[in-house]
Amino acid sequence: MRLTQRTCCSARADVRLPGYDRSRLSRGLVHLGLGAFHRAHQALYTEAAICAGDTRWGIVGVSLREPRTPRALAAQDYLYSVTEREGAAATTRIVGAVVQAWYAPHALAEVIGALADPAIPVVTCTVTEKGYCQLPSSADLDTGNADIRHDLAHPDTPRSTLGVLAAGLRRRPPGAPLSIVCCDNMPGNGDTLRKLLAQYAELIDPPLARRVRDELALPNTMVDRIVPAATPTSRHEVLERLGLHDEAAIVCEPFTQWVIEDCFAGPRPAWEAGGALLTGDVRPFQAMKLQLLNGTHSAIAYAGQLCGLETVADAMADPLVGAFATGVMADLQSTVQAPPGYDVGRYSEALLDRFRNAALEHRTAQIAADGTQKVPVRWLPALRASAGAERPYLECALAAWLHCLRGERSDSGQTLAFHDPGAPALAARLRAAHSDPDAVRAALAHVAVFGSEPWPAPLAARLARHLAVLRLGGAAALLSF
Ligand code: CS2
Repeated sequence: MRLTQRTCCSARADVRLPGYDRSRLSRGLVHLGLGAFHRAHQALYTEAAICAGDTRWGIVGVSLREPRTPRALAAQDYLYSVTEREGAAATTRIVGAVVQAWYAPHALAEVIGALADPAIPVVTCTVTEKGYCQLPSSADLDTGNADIRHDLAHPDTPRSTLGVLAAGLRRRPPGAPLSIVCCDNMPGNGDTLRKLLAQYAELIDPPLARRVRDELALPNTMVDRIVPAATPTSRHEVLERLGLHDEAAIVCEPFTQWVIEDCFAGPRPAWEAGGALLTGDVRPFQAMKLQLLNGTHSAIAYAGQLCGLETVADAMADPLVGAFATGVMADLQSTVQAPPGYDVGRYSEALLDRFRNAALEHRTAQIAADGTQKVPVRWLPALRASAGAERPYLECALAAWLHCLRGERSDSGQTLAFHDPGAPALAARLRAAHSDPDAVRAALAHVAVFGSEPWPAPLAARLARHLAVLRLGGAAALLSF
């Protein structure tokens, strides 16, 4: 039996149901990017605000790229389940906060209408780093991006996140307050989105660019929860736990954190009800999380892929990769300033424990995707800050990524290839080089990823040595410190 409003009360007895009357919900929030992360993170904070009695915040979910989730949710009266797992412990709940789900290419007028609706004062987004069509090293608008070129030519029928947001804003009555809350893993994510949206708007409608700069609220946020993409095993597990078939089921870790800059243009859900921290300065939280969690995650992903380890937990259990992850975290720690009340050492220990959670099937291939967007945010700040001093583990991680991009093989002989639309130009440079030092020089000169400031020659020499070790001895040779 499928999960729906009618069937949800026949879920197993220990499953928590939405504790409020869903028919009283009104549309209060548009979310762009209806993936698992949003549904296991911001949607649950919104659910908590609704449970606390404020029924204004029904979520209008929009998927810009894939029709599967909106279709699955529509067939379930927009209900879905979230199962938190750690070791043998698991809890499952059904979430009721989503009241509409659209696939943007099939409902563009409705999406733009919702963004223009003055009764909706909040937009949140999780469209991944590449979803903002930015150049990774400078976070400026990539005017060569195919979707941006399309949207500049057809601003009323846009495809990109920026294009869709701008089309909604152009129709929004002037003076209707709007807060856009970016929840992607980028430093200064709200400020970056403001800059990108203003750069896009400048090219189609300069007065709109002024509104973006002066009137919109774009709080910076730090979001954290490990939410792997669903797998056949996780779906089966949920079926057992729920007693109902849920095509939008999520299995994730129990940990969750949301730190939000307290600067909204109008009303917002009381996300504090779900434990969100509203604060004046999010940057230290972002830097700590992006470098230590996401930075180490990416290193585990490439090292794990090179060693043929499928999940983060498998990689952590491997003596070489597990020790390597700890080393990378230590290299990254040296440039992290803890936010007030935090101890970087304890925070790092807790992260390593979260990575060891064997109840999650978090695939290394998933995290390895989009490296050209992630590496500049996660690793390069620490390498820049080291001013040429050796960061041995982090440098091996960078070499491992370049080795993968070069199309080399894993220790078990598999060709390594990850989804990353930004990678072909960098990969072509690496593959055209005639030696390891040449390959490193060509890669570091790829400004879109590595920036225009030159990198120290000793770093380049060390990377070339690591590439040679990898080619000749494989990952096991590189990671045996
Ligand atoms: C991961 C993140 O896929 C990735 O790149 O590093 O999705 C990570 O799981 C989350 O940011 C955790 O908060």
